[in-house]
Amino acid sequence: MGARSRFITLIRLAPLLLTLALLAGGCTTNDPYDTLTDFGDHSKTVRGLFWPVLWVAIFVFFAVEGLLLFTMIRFRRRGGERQMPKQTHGNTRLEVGWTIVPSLVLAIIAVPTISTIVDLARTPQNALQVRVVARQWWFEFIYADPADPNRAVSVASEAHIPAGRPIHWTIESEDVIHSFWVPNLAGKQDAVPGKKNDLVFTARQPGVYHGECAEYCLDSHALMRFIVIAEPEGQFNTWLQGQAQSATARTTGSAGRGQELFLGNACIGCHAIEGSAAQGRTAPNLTHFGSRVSLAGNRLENTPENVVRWVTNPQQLKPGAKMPAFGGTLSEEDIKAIADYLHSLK
Ligand SMILES: [Cu+2]
Repeated sequence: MGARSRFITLIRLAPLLLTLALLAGGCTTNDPYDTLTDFGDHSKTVRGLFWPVLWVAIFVFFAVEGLLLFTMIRFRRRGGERQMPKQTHGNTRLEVGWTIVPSLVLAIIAVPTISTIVDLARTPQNALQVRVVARQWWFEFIYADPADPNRAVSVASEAHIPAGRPIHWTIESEDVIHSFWVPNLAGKQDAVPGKKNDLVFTARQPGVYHGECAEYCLDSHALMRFIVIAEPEGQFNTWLQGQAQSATARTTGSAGRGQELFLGNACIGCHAIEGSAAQGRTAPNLTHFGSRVSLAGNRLENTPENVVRWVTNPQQLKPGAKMPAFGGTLSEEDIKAIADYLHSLK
């Protein structure tokens, strides 16, 4: 085989190789976007339906394509044949057959499908209620204060849940349609303005699960992420009790100066810090900001440097972000002081 023909063979094989490479790329383990995992009861139930339906679809595909190929080869035009073959119009037996067989296949698949839908719609008695409010471009998680169920505890972008206990998420939106999705744990649920949608699932084991908005919602949709931290129930209870407390900040040195700046600027119009004059409700609640691992909708790691970057120019990190840039109005030193204050809020 000459070099040229070898090259041509390779070019011809390229689409096949590319397809195989793409398929192999999907075969990773521990992928945060794998929807058919054992980590959540919801994802496991969906997997229980997915595989049998996929096998039925594969069987139908090969049966239909096999028959098609057989017919094309068996009844192809052979050398020397000049005449048109006998033309047929309609075949009652075949037509009835290919109406009944697919209907039967669909009717059989409908049984596990409907039972799975009913299964997933059930809310167990011991489910923990968590309200999800989606906004451009972050998720707010609202819990009932364990000491006073009428009081709400709000956290942004990082939901903690007890592992092994069902969570009943009530999902809402304050602006456009978003979608709440934690691929490793459950399927998607839309967040629709003026409507409350439900989703129930259990994280079967402790871990950090990645979530994100799964419905295009303009500028920073791709940066609208969050994490779900599943932990042992005792640890979760301690966390929630801590979140329900008012802020305890360091009020000396740079952090003290940052507190003055924060409370004296526009920050308090949108952000809340419980136990202070900041009572805004349209932006993330920062009461325990220092205990969070990320900021800006899980966009950045929560370090003082990143808080400075964010406060200086949020739009650069998250296009369209509602927070104004303070780089022009506050000095770098002032912004650093604000970052120190926010980090002292544990
Ligand atoms: Cu979105």
